[in-house]
Amino acid sequence: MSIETVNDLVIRGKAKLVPAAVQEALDEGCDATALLDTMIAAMDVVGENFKNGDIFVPEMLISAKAMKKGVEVLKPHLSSGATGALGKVVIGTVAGDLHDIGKNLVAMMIESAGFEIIDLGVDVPVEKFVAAAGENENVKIVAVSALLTTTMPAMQATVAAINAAPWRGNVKVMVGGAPITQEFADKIGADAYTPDAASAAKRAKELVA
Ligand code: B1M
Repeated sequence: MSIETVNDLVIRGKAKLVPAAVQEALDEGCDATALLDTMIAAMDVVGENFKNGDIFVPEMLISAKAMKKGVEVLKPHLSSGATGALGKVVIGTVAGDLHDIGKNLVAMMIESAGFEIIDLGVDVPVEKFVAAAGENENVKIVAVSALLTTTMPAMQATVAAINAAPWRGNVKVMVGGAPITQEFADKIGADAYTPDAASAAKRAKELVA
């Protein structure tokens, strides 16, 4: 089973076929990171098709399901040594935003780097981020994801609320997601911006070193 087949099955939203295709590609010696990259590239195609009016929300959703199924198969190959020894990371997608594939990848890689993950899910209100970061022991990082330009203000509000919390000095704030830039991260007062899951895990370790 080729890497192109996996890419094609995700674009076509074939959730039932993707796990076996990914497993077969792995068995044939395909690199797990390359398989992840091809699924991310597939979602970019899906996004373009949506933007061009060739597909609609339901098709985007079934491709997302297909990718999630593929990531489940890849997970043991991408993450290792989850110890939680570096402390806790509170992670979530901001209020109004339902995109979670990127956030889940970031959580998986950060967990694998040695942190314990408190995953708040999607559409997370500002207060929930603040409560989770303030009330749990040993939280070292709050990681905030947004995928829509329309939810960037919710990210700004979330970071502002964290910045105003009395315990702010004890945590670092990381932000990311397709529309987010370093410039925006600086503007809203986040400690770090990273463009992808692998760099997020690397940066998380640096932030607590
Ligand atoms: Co939506 N959607 N979507 N969507 N969707 C995008 C984001 C879009 C770019 C598509 C397009 O038009 N080309 C567009 C946004 C345009 C914009 O804001 N400028 C869009 C739109 C418009 C919408 C709706 C408004 C559509 C509508 O209803 N009319 C709607 C909004 C719903 C809502 O959230 N309120 C909507 C809905 C959906 C679905 C629910 C159908 C589905 C999501 C399902 C799910 O996530 N469970 C969906 C999907 C699948 C997409 C695309 C096609 C794929 C997203 C994805 O999973 N990519 C997307 C197009 C695209 O991204 N190319 C699109 C793969 C994933 C691995 O990448 O999430 O970017 P990504 O994560 C990356 C990095 O961004 C980074 O790391 C990851 C890679 O390693 N990263 C971080 C992410 N978070 C990070 C945090 C960090 C650090 C890095 O630190 C804390």
